[in-house]
Amino acid sequence: MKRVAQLLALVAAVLLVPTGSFGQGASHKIDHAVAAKLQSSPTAPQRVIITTLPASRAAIKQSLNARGNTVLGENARFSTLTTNVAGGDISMYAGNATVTGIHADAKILSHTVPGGGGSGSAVSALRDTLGLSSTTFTGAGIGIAVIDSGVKSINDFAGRLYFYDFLNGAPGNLITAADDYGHGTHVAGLLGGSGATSNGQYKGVAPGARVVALRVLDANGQGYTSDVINAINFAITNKTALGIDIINLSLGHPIFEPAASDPLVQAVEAASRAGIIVVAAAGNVGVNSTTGEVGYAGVTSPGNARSAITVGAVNTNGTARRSDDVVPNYSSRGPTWYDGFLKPDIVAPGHKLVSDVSRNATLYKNNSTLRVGTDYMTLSGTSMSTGVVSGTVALMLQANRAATGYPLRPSLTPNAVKAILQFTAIRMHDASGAELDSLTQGAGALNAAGAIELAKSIDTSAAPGAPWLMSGVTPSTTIAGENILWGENILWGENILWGESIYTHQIAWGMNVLWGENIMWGENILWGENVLWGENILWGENIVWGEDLIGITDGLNILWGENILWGELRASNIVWGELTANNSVWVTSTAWLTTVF
Ligand SMILES: [Ca+2]
Repeated sequence: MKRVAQLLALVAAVLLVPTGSFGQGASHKIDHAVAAKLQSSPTAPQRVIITTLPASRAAIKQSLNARGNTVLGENARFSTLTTNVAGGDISMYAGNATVTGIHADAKILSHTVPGGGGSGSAVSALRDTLGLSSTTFTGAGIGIAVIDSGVKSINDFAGRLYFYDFLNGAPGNLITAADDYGHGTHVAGLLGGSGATSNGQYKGVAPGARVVALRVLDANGQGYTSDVINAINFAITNKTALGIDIINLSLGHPIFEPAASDPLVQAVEAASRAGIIVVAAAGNVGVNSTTGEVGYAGVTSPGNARSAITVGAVNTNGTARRSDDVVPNYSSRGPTWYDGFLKPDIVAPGHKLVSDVSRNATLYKNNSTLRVGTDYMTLSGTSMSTGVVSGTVALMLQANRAATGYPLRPSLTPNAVKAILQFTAIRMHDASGAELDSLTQGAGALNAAGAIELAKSIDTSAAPGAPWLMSGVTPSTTIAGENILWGENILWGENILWGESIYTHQIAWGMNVLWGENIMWGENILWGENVLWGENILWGENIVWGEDLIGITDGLNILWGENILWGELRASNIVWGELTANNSVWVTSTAWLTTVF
């Protein structure tokens, strides 16, 4: 089978790479990127994020300074220190019992790929394909933090734009809105542009939402992980003051360590715990830039955060109807390295979308063929898909709050929003009619109309375990003349759930994050006979994940402790368990850079 061949190709590529000496002890604390550089250049200084026990951060900072290691910044909430540390000191700090991890302060890149010129799908077609042609919801009253390259102050955001700067360690100061790269403005236009500049032709998904731009990427679309963490920290701190309900992260870096220790992932999890709905791009690493083969396990950080709504891309082929939609090759497939999480959670239109840009921005200046007039341009990528989902979430929150009398009743939690998005999603098929696997499409393609319909039917104050629909819903949506059934699948971590659990106020829906498997699976209370842990999970005819799928992390060695059985090769037990998540082949910095502007 083609898919198996692709998987084997990926496995073979991984096997060719020396895995280094990731043994026991202190080296467990060093992420893959730092370890790899330490191996190739033992004495070279490295820009890292050191995580410490909270009580010891000051002492570690003092020690770094005393040894001449420049401390560039620190964060109290996450107990991190950003520093240029001498290569020769890294092992010493890893051996310090109060240091919990040493992580690359990795370069962050936006998830946009060359979209090609020619005719893009006008945003009006985007709204049509999402079923939003006649919706009255605008996202009014909802705030979306766009952590990106900034957002240009233009008419399409008039009266709704707030701007804070975190670039290169900036402290979150309020400055004049700007976007030297152009990416953040494009994403913001998709999620919340009014289309005023184009007489409504290129209107975003939630044209009434507030846009809180937190700048972390420079004029070349690059930035540091530590700045993104600081921006997330700011959003949590100012959630109420600035009315931040959603965080949009159309950016990321390769996964270098398990989610549980990745500081960027942990920042996302903290935001989710605070009740903010975090939407993150899956990444554009779905295709090997050298071989051209589509492959799995390309999801980037923080798309590997369990609580995040991780978004892959859909190419709508420029039409509103769904039956001709495809997942483009570049869209990162799951699972996630180290943990084996089932991602993306959902896919959404992101290919050749027209949206706002500043004519002074790098993307606009360097890509004349992608310009649409003087104030818009066409871009593609999971970045764009993420913006589309964030805008949809704003509409869902507004619709639900209007129906329930918020704040008398609580707002939808991050878990509930993800479950609604997944339940209402539309399963996608290939040209032969075969359903795409869930590592490619997640629960399916975004169905904004369906998600709004379900969201506004839910009584968030219903007692746990009780039905919570205030009115009946029909699990189908008509788009461009096609009546499409909702997928009714909900994916959580390594598991896939189905049935009508969404119609009842499950305990999980009332929470912001899932605490491991215990709450979800421990007492069999959530899914009745559909408890899947320990059972075989059958995905269509394509994949069987047996009871052995338990993520086992052994330092920097993996991961998939056990067997993944694919299609007709079920009996052959393709084992990933012995492989190290050395994604330097799959996601080398060179390959990475060639896939973005
Ligand atoms: Ca289409």
